[in-house]
Amino acid sequence: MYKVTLLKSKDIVGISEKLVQYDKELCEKTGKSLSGIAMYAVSRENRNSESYFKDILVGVVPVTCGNGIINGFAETVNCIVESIGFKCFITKNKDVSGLEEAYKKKAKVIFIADDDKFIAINTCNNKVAENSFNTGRGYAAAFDLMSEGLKGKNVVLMGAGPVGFGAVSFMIESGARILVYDILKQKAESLKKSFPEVEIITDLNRALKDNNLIFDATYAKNIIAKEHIDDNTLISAPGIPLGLREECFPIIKDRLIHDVLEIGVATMLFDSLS
Ligand code: 2YH
Repeated sequence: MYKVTLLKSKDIVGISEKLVQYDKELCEKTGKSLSGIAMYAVSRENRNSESYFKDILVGVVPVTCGNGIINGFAETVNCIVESIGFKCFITKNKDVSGLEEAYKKKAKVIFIADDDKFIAINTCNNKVAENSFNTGRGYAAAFDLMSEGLKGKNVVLMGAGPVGFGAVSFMIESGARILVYDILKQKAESLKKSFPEVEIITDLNRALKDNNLIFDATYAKNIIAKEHIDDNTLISAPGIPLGLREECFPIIKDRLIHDVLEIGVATMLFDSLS
């Protein structure tokens, strides 16, 4: 089992209020909105989400097991889903009763998360979309757009966990050359088994100095330093916490894709519908 990042309430404070601003930032960086990126990630035609998806009902079920409810989690997922044009509700009941309520209210897609897994279930076709894989694909899609195409370009991928797998599945399709580093070499090897095109690297510092495209799918702090950043550096970083040293943030902020839930949630929603 891979270690997963367990979100805390403080990680998601303010996301809902900043969704409009975040969408604008994504448009500036990638040329597409949050829903546009998510549709691109799952290869859906880019439709006007407002009109096309307005009748699809989505339910979010709070789950109490393990570390329990994360204050604001269900509310934030609800806001993200509504912000991209879907109808959404949070079930009044929790856990299995919540699932029952969501089905009875005829939710087409149900979001549900415990400490290890976060999924979106399409109740009509039984498709299950998983958060980590879709987060990787969503960030890879945004990266492809921000870099004006990854085809033939080197990407240094840090982290060969489930997010890294999702990212590679998209970036290989886009024609990128992936240089993967994982602190646990067997994880990088297992990624290479699925995607023989990837190259495993052992000198991360050198690779970060020599290449401009960095994909951070780890939960390590402070791995990207000023010496790794130049005028052409672009970073896509689904990893929580962000692996960037604090002093780098002002330099790279306009060439950085990073959020806590938005791209992952939007991509899993469109994946569940595909
Ligand atoms: O944050 C998480 C997991 N680490 C999911 C990992 C998937 N990438 N889960 C959220 C738990 C939410 C809680 N049970 C609630 O409020 O419903």
